[in-house]
Amino acid sequence: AKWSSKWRAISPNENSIYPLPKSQPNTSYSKSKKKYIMSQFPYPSGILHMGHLRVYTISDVLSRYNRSQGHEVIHPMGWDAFGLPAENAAIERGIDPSIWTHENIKKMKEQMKLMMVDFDWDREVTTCDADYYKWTQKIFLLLYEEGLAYRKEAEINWDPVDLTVLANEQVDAEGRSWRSGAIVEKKMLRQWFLGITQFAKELNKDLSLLEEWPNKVKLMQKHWIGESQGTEVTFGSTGAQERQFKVYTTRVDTLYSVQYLALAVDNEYVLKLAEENQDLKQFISRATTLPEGSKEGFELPGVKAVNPVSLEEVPIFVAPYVLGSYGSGAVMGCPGHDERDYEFWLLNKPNHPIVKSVEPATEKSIEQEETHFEGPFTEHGILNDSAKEFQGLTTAEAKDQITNKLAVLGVGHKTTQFRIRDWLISRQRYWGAPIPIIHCPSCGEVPVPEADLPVLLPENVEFTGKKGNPLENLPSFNEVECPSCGGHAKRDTDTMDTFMDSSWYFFRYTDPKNLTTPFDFKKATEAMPVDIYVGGVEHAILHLLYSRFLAKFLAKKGLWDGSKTNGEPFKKLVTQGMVHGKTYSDPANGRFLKPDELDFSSSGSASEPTIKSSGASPVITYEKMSKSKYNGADPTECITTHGSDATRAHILFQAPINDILDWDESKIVGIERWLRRVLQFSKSSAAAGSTESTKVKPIEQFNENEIKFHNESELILRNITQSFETTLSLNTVISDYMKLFNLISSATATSVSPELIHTNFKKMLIAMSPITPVTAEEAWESVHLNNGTWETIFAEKWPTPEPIIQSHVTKYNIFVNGKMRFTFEGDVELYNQDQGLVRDTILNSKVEGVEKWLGGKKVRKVITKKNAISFVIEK
Ligand code: ANZ
Ligand code: ZN
Repeated sequence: AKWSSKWRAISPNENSIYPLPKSQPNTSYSKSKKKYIMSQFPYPSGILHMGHLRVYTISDVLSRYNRSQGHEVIHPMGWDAFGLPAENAAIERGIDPSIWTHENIKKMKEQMKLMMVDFDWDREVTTCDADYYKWTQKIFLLLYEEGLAYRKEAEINWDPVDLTVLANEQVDAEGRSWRSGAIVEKKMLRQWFLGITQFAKELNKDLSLLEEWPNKVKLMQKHWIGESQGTEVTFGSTGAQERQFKVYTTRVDTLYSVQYLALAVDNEYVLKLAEENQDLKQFISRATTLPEGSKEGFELPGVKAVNPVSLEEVPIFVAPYVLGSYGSGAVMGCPGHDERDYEFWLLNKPNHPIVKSVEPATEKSIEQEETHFEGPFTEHGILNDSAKEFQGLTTAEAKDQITNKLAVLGVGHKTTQFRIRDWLISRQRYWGAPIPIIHCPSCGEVPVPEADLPVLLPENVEFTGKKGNPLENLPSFNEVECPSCGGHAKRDTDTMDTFMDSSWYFFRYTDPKNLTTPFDFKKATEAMPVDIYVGGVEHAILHLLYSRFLAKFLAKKGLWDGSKTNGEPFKKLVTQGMVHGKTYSDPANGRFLKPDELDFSSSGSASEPTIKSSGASPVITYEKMSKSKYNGADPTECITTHGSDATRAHILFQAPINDILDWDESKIVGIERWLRRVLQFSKSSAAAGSTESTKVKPIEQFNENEIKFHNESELILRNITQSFETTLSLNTVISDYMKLFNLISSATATSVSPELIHTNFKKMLIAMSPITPVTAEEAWESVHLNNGTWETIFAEKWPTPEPIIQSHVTKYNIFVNGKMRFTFEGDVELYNQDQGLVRDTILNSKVEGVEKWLGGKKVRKVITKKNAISFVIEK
């Protein structure tokens, strides 16, 4: 409390607990000195959890460290403030979403201040405020201008609980909504999309530029983008009306073993046939209920597909396993070479032969193939005689040559496919940025003119939760004049996915108050890219991919100069691990136990409790914190009990930042003890140094203990610096602090001068100040009390490395007539000296062993080596 109010009082920045001036949005920074450090902004739910404590501590520590290194640090914070919980609160409790959100922001800001996290509050952005979403709408219109925002009818994911559309990315592998957990339904609806697929190639290629990103994240993105190189092949058809069917294949070398063609259920031709074919119609409606990957099929009667090279006629199926939205929505079926096609064939054409046109290339793989059963051969190999003129070619050669032939015949060409789909951004919900488009019966889609932005969310809306989007039922909002012809028109009532808000906020931080553009070109160009971005790995795909897309788009549009990074917004990415809570369960039935079902008293001090009802010991595990497991921990409670410094140091000490952290508050006592000792020591005379002069004597006058002391503390300090600079191994930084403190506090008992202790203690405090700012500042004040020259520790520069001093003494093993007898500590150069001098130095020293082994003996010879001195004496 003392320091947070004192710092706030001195700080020139509004709301800041940093006691010195720092870069502001309206100052410009030198590119070489700027460090943009950012943590993912939170959704304002009202409470900060342990994950927030962890992520903000990390970014705060890095920001403070870089400030003390002389960098101009940008360390902003904001609020990802649109989204469903606010609307659900409105439905459940009748609170206005805006009021609910802003109250939560206030609460969370207070909690952040308790953590002593120092954000640049003068850069704060709140995505639900009109002065922010006005620019989200502007960016939408920029995309619209380029044809990168468009509306189309599409089969979409419908969340029946939240009554809204979801992006593909928001549906998990089991087909559930990421938010509500409901099984997602498929529906055809007209929706807004952003053309991220037009950037797919670049988004994939530029992953290789992201050298400071975790590989894991890059792999996840690569997989999500799913670039695939293949061939498009056009099949003809039999029947009265010749049709063409395009298929996409990555194995055109298997073209001579195609046994059927399979079309997706939503293929246009199929839908048309279904109008007249009842059985097909039924099959299509049944298909939506089939499990994913089902191999059922429906053979189209009266028509066959014609293979463009072999001219063979093959049956055509409708098959739910073919994805309508991938490639051409059609597959050339090769049961002989593809697992899925094989299964399909067995089910739909049992007892029919299977054709293979590619054979294993080597003896070894032939053997493997023979022992394998007669299923498909899915590997690369050599084409056999069914491949006609291509017989004998390898898969790779055949792919090229067959593609050439197709190209000459005009029935195929090389092509690249991506797994990623365009980004569906429209939501049928109220609490989001309205899509700035007006639908006019005569002009069609008309963008809202910039002068009319923002399209404000109407206030005083009734939330029933039943009718879906309340905007649809508000004539005052949706009945408008067409900006183009002045006629009667309708406003689009969809709002944007909140991922749209969060994919450009790091630009707005660079110029948060701009009233005329989303952000200033120069400011953004100077501040970008973000040097270190800290966040959860759960955003590895969605948020990071969308942000990369928009940053690249905005660079292309000339809103910032992204040429140095190819438009990539984040230089280094740090993904912090989850915080797991200590969880107690009953060994008898696995039930999770509430704290009041446990008896913590019987088991003594820090050890484990027993179950009240049975007296048994509970099973203890660490799991993701959740209400149902009663294992949540409240960061503010911990701070209130132990203080912000201990809490911060504890959360960093317990695990490397990328790993899962098992939160166990009881272990914090070690940290508290250490911090208390540092404070105590700061009041000692040793810490204060000598009162007459605090000048350290020159290195040449250091005694042996001082050299050792200097060297050891120097090495620890270097280690700490290294951890902050490169490895971000913040847990070992804490153990280094402890080591350094032990070294300093025990040096008082040796002949190390108080000045040297004082100097190193001060360095240690500076080094501690990023993680434990309060303790460092308090101790710093104590140390300076006696000469009255206190200035905040944050004005100090990070300790510069000093040379390691070569020690001038070393240990010599003393041999007497060939036997090692005792050791002697002497000048490192002693062994280079004249025999007589060596002899006299040792004989005259009073070290143990001299009297016993050499006393009264005649020395005949002295032989010296680097670490040994050998006496030859008369017996
Ligand atoms: C014939 C073939 C023979 C295939 C063979 C594979 C092996 P990736 O790598 O993911 O791009 N395919 C094409 N379009 C499809 C769709 N809409 N739905 C489902 N499957 C589709 O996969 C490309 C392969 O996936 C293509 O190559 C095609 O099957 C199938 F021995 O064509 B292949
Ligand atoms: Zn019009």
